[in-house]
Amino acid sequence: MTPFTTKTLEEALTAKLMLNFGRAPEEATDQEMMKASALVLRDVMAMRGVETNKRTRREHRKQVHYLSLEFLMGRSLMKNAYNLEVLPQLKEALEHMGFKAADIFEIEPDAGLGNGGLGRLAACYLDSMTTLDIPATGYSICYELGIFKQKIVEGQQVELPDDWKGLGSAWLLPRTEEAEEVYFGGTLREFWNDGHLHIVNENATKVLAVPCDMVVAGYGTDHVNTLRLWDARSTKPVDMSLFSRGEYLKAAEEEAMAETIAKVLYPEDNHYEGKSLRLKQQYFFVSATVQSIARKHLETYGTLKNFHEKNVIQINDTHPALVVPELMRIFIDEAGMNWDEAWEITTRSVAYTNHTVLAEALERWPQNLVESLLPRIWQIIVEISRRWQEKVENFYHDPGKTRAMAIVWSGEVRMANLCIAGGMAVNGVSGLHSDILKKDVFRDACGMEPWKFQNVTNGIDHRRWLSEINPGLDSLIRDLTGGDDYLTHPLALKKLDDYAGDKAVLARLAEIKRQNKESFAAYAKKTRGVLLNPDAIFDVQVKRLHEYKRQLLNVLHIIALYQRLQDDPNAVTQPHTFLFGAKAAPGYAVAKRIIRLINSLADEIDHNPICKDKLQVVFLENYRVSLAERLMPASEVSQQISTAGKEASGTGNMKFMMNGALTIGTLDGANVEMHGVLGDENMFLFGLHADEVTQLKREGYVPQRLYSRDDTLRRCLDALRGGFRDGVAYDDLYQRLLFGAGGSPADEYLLLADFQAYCQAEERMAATYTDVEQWNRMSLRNIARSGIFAADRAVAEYADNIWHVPHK
Ligand code: 26Q
Repeated sequence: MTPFTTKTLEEALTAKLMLNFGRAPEEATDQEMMKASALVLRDVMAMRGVETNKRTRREHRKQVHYLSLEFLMGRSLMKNAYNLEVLPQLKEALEHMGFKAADIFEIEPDAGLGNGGLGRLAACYLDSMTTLDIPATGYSICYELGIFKQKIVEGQQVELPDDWKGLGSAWLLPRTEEAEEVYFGGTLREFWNDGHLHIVNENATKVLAVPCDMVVAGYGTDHVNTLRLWDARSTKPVDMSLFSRGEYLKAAEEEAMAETIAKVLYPEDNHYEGKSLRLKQQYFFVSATVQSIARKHLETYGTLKNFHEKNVIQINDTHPALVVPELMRIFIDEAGMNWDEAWEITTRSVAYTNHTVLAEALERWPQNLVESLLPRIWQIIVEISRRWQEKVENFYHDPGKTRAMAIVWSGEVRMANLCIAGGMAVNGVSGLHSDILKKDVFRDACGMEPWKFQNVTNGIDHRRWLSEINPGLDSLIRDLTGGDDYLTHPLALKKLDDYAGDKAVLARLAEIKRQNKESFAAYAKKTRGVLLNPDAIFDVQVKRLHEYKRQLLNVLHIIALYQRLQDDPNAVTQPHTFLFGAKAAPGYAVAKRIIRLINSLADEIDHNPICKDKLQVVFLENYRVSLAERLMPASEVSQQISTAGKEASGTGNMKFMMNGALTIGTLDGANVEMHGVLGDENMFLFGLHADEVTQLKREGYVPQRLYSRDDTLRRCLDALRGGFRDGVAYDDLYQRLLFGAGGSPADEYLLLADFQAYCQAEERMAATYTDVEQWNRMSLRNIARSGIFAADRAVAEYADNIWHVPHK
């Protein structure tokens, strides 16, 4: 049921402006109008939330708790209006009240509470869980500063703080009455009472966790769910009178801790940093969450003995791994259960999703840190570890396997093994990735408990990533599929395949892409002052900057094209624009060098008249959700070129596909499944397969051989040494590729091995582009077959195979 007509919405907005800001509509600023719009929608969702919660409790429904240190929500105004089916009414009301609707949407800051894929996945899944009527809550930290804002100054990345809460907080409902206390440090005192051993934590530093709830609406349902973001506060204000009682320092410590814990999101993606503040963040949010879930469960059921029947806790990578010992602590210390009973309930409640096989991303916390910061949790981990080790020894009788599967080993706590031991399910995020987990990374654990290991290939919110951001394509789909059924049944996109031979449809598809390219070009000109040629191929690589994602391979190919153009200015007839967008972790020096290289090359090409209307490179500053929303509809080529075996799934690849871009990619992550539905003929595959990568590394990979054998490659690499017209030399990158540096082997990610195949794939792509009809047919087929990459499908699989909860 639609909650508003244009008229009633206008009335509600007017009332909000007056009540909250003391303004009549004609006096209100865009900022005030944005907030008023948010508050009006929030009210509707909050009311529905009351109903949803009542129903969940009344019907004793099983709940899903999705724990993630990251929720990369992006903007919410258009999304919530869309899901509430009032987007047209909102636009009309805003315009009628004298505002530009587009400006109001544009003013909203991104809620950038995440780094990249893992965080955005959590946001897409929250949408689908809600749309599928699953009682679910997301939990994270209410970071004061989200992912940093990126500026490019003289070709280099500069990080600025992302102070998003000014306007972004319009969506947040603080719930001080549901605050929880989290304990750090202190000492343990054990005593016997009533025949039970009791453990109390004395002199702990307490931090108050206050929920700031963000209500989320589903599409085509009145069901709403909550994203609970924990804010850290000190339990009491620093009180000078405490000084005399010797508690002054404790109070000051608590205040300092409270101020820092929720301060900032760690900006490392796919990389573990053993910082104590990060561990504090993890425990803070885990402990508050588990206490909150247990408290509500007790209120409804009066016991925790049926906890696993009514709750499932899904953990997004190992970052929330401390749920395992925290649940044990609550079951044993607070509910008085014995170890076996507590363990039974815990291991039937928790499920773990792995998102990476990169060794440097696997979390291993120093035991000393865990012991001093979380003394009781440490005791529990030691006991979990001891019992698990005993089980492994009895099963395998193999010291090698005991070592590999250990939870506490040589002074470290291995979080992945803790999650495997303490949960009922472990899943990877694409077929290939899950196979690598089973056969390689977690081989021994899988040998002992094979039933735990599953796959759920990732998916994206197709309502946001197609329908909402690409209205032209959305209306074509409605016309061809006979309505909006695809919004809730994404496999209905398949009907588009019937039009592969329909020239009029293909022409319309081309026209939509053209329009989207022009809009993006206009936006780039207005906001960045860059001129994009809409006649050029829009060839895009946007994702975090990481060596394994091989942005540098893309660069090497562009250098080759550039050199070819210099040899023969007629070598390129089809204009080609390469767009990059990527943030580098602030401490990741090589990644920052690659950003600088892209900018040096862009500048070089920009200043060479030979390249005019032929070749262009643009680095798009501050890539983020809202920029992706503009870019995806305008993209024609999607670069998914990671070293096979390294990208767990990728989700950008799915967003491009759904918007009709064609993929140049390796058989990595979900590209494998894309290839499964598209075949060789509808994408441009190249490069070594995952098993060939392993094989080549085992045999001993010598990139210098390729360098001496391949003239084109050698010339590209040599160009790095001297650099370009800005005088910055990239000999360091050259050295890394040929000889290795700083402990990493020469060309760790096999760029040189795949270079030739990559260039050939680019040539196949460019040749296909000149066959306009063929290109559009391939584009249509990509859209038609993208339905399996909808998050609705992925969430339904979690619900059926892991959570065992019913859904729409
Ligand atoms: C860990 C410890 C300390 C500090 C930071 C971290 C940390 C933070 C973020 C470790 C990893 C991440 C993020 C990982 C990530 O985004 N992985 C991506 O997950 C996507 C969703 O499943 C996949 O599609 C991508 O392939 C995968 O790279």
